[in-house]
Amino acid sequence: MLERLGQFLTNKPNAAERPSIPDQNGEIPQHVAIIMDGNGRWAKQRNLPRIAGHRAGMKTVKEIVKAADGIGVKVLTMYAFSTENWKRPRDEVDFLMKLPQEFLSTELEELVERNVRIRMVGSRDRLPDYTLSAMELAESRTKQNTGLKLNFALNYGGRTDIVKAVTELVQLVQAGKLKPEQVDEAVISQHLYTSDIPDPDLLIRTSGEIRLSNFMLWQIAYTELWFTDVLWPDFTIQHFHQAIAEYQGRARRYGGV
Ligand code: V07
Repeated sequence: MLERLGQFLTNKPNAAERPSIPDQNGEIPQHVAIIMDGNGRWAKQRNLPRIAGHRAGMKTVKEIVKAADGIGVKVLTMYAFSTENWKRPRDEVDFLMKLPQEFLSTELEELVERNVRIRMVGSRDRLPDYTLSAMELAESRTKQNTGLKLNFALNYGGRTDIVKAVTELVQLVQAGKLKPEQVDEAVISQHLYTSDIPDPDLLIRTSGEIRLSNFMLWQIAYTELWFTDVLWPDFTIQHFHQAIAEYQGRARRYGGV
């Protein structure tokens, strides 16, 4: 009651309403990975086709890239298309495959200027030519950049990633270039799609599902997980900051022991 009166007098929001702002002196996660879920549900709630949700989700991607860059995140990995997503209706897959090109046609120049380095994580083998060439153009146009590393997981699956690593290692052993006893965690990490990317410090998943859905299974071993019910098209910079602030809170608690 007295607290209420205090709030009334000072016009300060209570803790639940107060936006969480990351502590710039706190530990900013180096690598944030995001499962961008809820685009279809967002569209359904509005009686719109699913593709409208994907397009709205793309706007959120633009905002969150800027937000991550703004607070000094070093690596941002966005799960754009999984190996399971091929099972969706043909029209939806076709639409999704056009999004990298659409996104880059409006954003690439600004990302080049922001010194962002774009990379694809995943298997290149099933992607249409126009999708792959848009991605590869972005990779080559930004390969000298030294700022935020922006990774798009496209045709990515965590188990496929591990299978690929195992296959490569078996071939090296068969060729006599690697001894079985040399296989350790570091060797396996070197053969994943993410070989030159540090493991994520923080994983964000939107839209209320509390699972990993085959995203970065090996890499996520020590990652802090943060889930929200907010649908991806509704996810804002404020939500992103809240996730970072909560990550910092966890980091401080662990730091204390
Ligand atoms: C996709 C929009 C975001 C919500 C999740 C699903 C739909 C951005 C990209 C993209 C990919 C590569 C790239 C630049 C942008 C994208 C797909 C789907 C397949 F170099 N958003 N987005 N790619 N969605």
